[in-house]
Amino acid sequence: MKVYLDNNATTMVDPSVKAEMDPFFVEKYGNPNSLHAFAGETHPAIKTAMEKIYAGIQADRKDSVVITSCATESNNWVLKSIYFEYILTGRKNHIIISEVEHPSIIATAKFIESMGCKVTYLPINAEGLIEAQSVRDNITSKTALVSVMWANNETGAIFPVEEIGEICREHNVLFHTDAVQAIGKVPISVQQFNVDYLTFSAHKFHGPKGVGALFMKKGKELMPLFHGGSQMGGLRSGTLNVAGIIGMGKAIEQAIDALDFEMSEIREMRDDFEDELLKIEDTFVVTPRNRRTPNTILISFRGIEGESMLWDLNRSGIGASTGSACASEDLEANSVMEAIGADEDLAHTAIRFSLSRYTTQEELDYTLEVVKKAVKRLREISSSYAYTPKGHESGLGLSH
Ligand code: 7TS
Repeated sequence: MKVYLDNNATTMVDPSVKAEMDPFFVEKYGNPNSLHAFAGETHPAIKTAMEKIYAGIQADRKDSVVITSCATESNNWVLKSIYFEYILTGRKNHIIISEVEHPSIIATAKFIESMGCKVTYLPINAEGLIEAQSVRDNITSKTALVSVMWANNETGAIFPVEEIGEICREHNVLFHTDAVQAIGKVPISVQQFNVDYLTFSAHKFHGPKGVGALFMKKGKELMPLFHGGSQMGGLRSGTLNVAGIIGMGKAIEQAIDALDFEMSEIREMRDDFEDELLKIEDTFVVTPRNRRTPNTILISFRGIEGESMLWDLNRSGIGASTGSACASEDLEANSVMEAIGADEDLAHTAIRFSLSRYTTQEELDYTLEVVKKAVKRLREISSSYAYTPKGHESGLGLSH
């Protein structure tokens, strides 16, 4: 049996999304910016897709939703443009991010830090959550931007973006949120929340890879990162990814339609699966369920290296993760587990299971059996594992 439980890394393209994209490779391949009928035949589908994308995040017609190549590009764009416009010019000198942002934020923040920008890295608490108050405590008159993700990719923890947005509005500070893991998992409205910039990426909600977007509130448009063309109103040069845009439009429409299903059925399946996993001795989940996206479990199995567990799961046809695929080649401890201050041995034992609306009960039942066998086998050969009877656990071994 093949079971895919790594949907926070990427998702299967929904077959109906693919069907909608198909005509735009071989039949309707014109460049939308050309001045002939080949271009024109792409326009209606692009327009419809853009309307769906605006509707998907409840953007106003006057806002800009600019198509990019991925969330990594959108995130780089925000921080680098803020650097050019506010930091380099001396108008401001500081930004605030969380310490568990995706590397496309963290590494970009470190880069602009090396160019002279002050960066505050907000900590997460023992439950893997950000406290909005910490944003208030760190804002200064020189803060240009706060960037805090909507939902964390490792734990699924949902961060208090509504409150953070309010704090930013009060202090007249720009607010960006990376909503990559939130689209289709929690209700999103850029009208309702005070969000100036919002990043998302189609391949996380059953759309194609290589297409993302950056929402910019009217009047808050950033200077372009790419120059050289008039596409996207001059905000993002480069020939449009026609099929990608059409795919993202269809995928976001479906993700919004499936939101209730995700928040009820998928949540219930996830919860039942998690209950069963937690029956295994010496297992720990950090973030409370009601503070998480409905599809994600980050669970530690004391005494078992995450990579060994992945190996056993993979041999049985199951795809999961020890954290971000972006970091998976360098056997590092899970970054969230490190950020909450979990013991070194526990930080290396975290496994992420992320479901999708295509996940079946049968797949989860099978996975549970494989996990149980793997835990037994790996603990038997583990030199460090000693069984702790229930009721005598030292919890997560938090060092603070
Ligand atoms: N932001 C978040 C919160 C993400 O989870 C990811 C990908 C990205 C940005 C980058 O998106 P892309 O469109 O540039 O690919 N996260 C993961 C992950 O958790 N495992 O593999 C990739």
